[in-house]
Amino acid sequence: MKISRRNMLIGLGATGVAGLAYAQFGGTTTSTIHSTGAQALNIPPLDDGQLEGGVRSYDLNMQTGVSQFFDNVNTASFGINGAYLGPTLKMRVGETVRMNVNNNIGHTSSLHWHGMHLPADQDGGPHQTIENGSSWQAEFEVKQNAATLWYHSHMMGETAYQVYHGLAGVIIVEDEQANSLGLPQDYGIDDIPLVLQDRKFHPDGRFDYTPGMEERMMGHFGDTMLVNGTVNPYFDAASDSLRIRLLNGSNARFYDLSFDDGRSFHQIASDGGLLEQPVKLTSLVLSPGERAELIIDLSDGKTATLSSKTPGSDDFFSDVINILGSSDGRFKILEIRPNEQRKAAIELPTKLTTLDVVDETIAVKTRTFDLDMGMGVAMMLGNVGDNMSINGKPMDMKHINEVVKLDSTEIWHITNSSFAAHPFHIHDVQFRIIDRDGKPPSPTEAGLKDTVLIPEGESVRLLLKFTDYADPDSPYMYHCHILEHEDEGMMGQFTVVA
Ligand SMILES: [Cu+2]
Repeated sequence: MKISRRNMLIGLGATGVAGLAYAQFGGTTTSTIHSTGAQALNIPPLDDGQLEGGVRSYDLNMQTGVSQFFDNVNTASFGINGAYLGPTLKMRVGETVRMNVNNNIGHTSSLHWHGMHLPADQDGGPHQTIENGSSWQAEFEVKQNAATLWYHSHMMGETAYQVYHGLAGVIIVEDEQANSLGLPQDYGIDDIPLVLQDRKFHPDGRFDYTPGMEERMMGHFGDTMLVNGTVNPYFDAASDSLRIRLLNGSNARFYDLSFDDGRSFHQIASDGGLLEQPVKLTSLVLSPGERAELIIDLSDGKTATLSSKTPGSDDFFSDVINILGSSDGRFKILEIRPNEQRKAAIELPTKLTTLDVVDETIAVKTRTFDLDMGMGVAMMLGNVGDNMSINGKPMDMKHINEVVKLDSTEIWHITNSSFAAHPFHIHDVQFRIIDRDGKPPSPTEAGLKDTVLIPEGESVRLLLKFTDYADPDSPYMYHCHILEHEDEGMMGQFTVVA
């Protein structure tokens, strides 16, 4: 029996639509409990690592801390080399990097390099756990395009909790080709990361992360926007062309981003690096795990306010919005204030890079993956974990779901037969989108991707090539990047074998 969205809503009504509505859509920028005036945007410190014998090493200490997101309110948090989030790691293609990770958060954890092409046993997934009080070292060559990647906890069953409390950071991969384009690349000045995370707080300042059945099913949503850990942020821009590296680091929230004055901007990169040419847009949807690099033109000297709303696609969430007829989940993300002395605007190149032609005829195999949340109403009454699955199987650490041959090109056909949208993430590979329900991807999705939004009822075909690293004993993950769904079992494992 297929449960329609409307029946699903009636089911929710029985168990409290109001609670869900608040969790999902109660959002103005500032929490109803705490408040703060405008604050200068926090820019995570840039960490270039240290070159030792040709290897670039980073010391990363996962630690507990106390953050002040609001005036005079303390929030216990996790961070890497700091109280909340981690430094921005900068590295160059062709280098070997070494990550010296220490865990002192009081929980077993792991640190995953999201978007990196690397050996499976260096991936920092749920098999590379780090006990509290111990350390782990990862080493790999940076072997991909210049891109904005990220790192975060990937602890089995606890990823959502640990990322929510702050275990995440940005990675900037550079290469000569990208650096030669004249794009803004002065970190913190005309090139800034924006980590978007919605959060809920208790009256005493603690993070409110106690997901009940509904939140484990629908994802955990907050009423306060943190941008790089800053509430209500502004940024003083010292250039007419500002490059922002957006990361949706939220547990579950999708953002439909645009400027309040309707100004256009250019997207220059997706998850895995530069697009072939800049794409002019007035809005952009980003689902959890996805990144996008934008160039914002500030030459009019006017304040530019970036805001978000809940994507208005034909999905379950929109139905909830329509029925409740109230908030549309609007958040102010960032107020960009151009200052008086600004660097001149850049000449945006018409050609950014050249990517391989997407040729599905070279694929030697097609695999199908069906994302399933089980029967909604049954889940409301029963156990979510038995229902979140891919191809009917919830994640099992001891079970390898797929075995891929090294150097083969495959089509992965992902179908979403559940009643909500899911961002699907695959480790190790930067893939290309062949089509969505048979239609070619939009220009913003025509580049390299590692996370792809799959709306309810849609089916997406991906082209992937598995190169360089084979290991029959260490799997890579593929999963939904709504962290509550991942923790509840919407995840699987594949190995690459020679
Ligand atoms: Cu999901």
